Amino acid sequence: MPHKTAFITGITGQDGSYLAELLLSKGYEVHGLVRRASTFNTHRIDHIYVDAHEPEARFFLHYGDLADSEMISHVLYNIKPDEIYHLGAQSHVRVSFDTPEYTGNVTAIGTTRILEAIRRSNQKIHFYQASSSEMFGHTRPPQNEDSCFWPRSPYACAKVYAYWMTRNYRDGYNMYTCNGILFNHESPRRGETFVTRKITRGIAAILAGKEKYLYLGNLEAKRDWGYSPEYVECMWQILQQDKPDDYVIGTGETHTVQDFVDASFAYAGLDPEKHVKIDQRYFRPTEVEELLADPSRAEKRLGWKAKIKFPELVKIMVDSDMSASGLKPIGEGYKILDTKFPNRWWSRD
Ligand code: NDP
Ligand code: GDR
Repeated sequence: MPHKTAFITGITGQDGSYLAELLLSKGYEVHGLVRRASTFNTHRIDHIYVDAHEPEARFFLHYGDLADSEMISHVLYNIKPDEIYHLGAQSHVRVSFDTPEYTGNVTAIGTTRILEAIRRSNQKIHFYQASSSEMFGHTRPPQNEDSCFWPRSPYACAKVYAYWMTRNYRDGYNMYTCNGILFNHESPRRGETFVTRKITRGIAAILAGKEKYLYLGNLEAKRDWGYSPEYVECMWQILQQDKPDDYVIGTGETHTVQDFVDASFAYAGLDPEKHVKIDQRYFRPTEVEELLADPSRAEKRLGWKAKIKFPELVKIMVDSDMSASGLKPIGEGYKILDTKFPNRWWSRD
């Protein structure tokens, strides 16, 4: 069987790195879009990189930016992908209030740039759009594929636009374009300023004696938190179906930020009362109060169900950040959760 070729935007991010591992393990040739930076931004994928001169190389990186449509067309023309996973975005909700125009350009119009490049080159390409539960915003939980969108941030507005462009290219041009509407998913590779990772890194810093306090914003917000390596499996499954469609992906459970604080501090043997302080700067002008997925379509059609739930996720992340800080992890449970590159996975995170 000839191998398939995939193109991933956002390959240097949390999900992109796990997805690249997954696709390589399935025999794909994998290409990724990387932004040029003055510092290295490839630490999440360095362990799977093989020099392009090696005959067995199946993993290739291309410099570019979602703001640059010419470059996107050029890459698609050259690599001729079967599947595109569009994960690249200005993905931080709080930051989107500071950079609304930039977020629109990259997170919203970036999707149009890719859809147009596909439409003009090869409409048979299977396209995955990284849509978000943030699109539901103020809509009452539980949220599924039929729930209304009520975006509450520039980021969410940009994702709603990208969602509808993805659907319109499917309806208008008969293209294979899908939205995965993913609820929050985390891992040891989660960006350090998202709340779960900020908490688990904070705990490790407190235990290591480097910090005394952890400053957070709204502890009342509720999120449906899952585990990223499981969610990238779902992205792949979505693009293997006979017909393109949109899918809500989540665990079907919700917890407050306070719950995450309490569970992770308790696991680490710390008292949050002594270390957590509230700082107004981390509050948002408009907040999403409660997200809770109803993933029944994905369960029925894809046979997908989240296995890692809140308590395991907390342990995995606390242990990982303790290990990264040179501390002995509390549990060993994370070892069964290795991805396809077990030895490297742990040391890199
Ligand atoms: P990350 O923030 O970890 O990764 C974002 C990726 O996008 C990085 O590779 C980043 O590159 C890249 N990127 C940002 N701006 C540009 C640009 N202008 N041009 C090219 N690339 C760019 O996100 P996640 O991995 O957590 O999420 C993946 C996608 O899924 C995102 O679109 C996110 O909005 C969406 N999503 C995430 C959820 C989650 O809970 N994680 C839930 C629902 C949706 P660099 O490394 O250089 O910064
Ligand atoms: P979110 O994730 O906004 O849901 O978007 P984040 O972890 O940033 O916030 C979750 C909730 O925690 C509250 N919070 C804080 N958040 C941050 N970042 N820092 C803090 O100090 C803090 N204190 C409290 C927030 O107010 C919020 O209610 C993530 C991103 O990955 C998006 O790209 C993705 O689309 C959605 O998840 C689904």
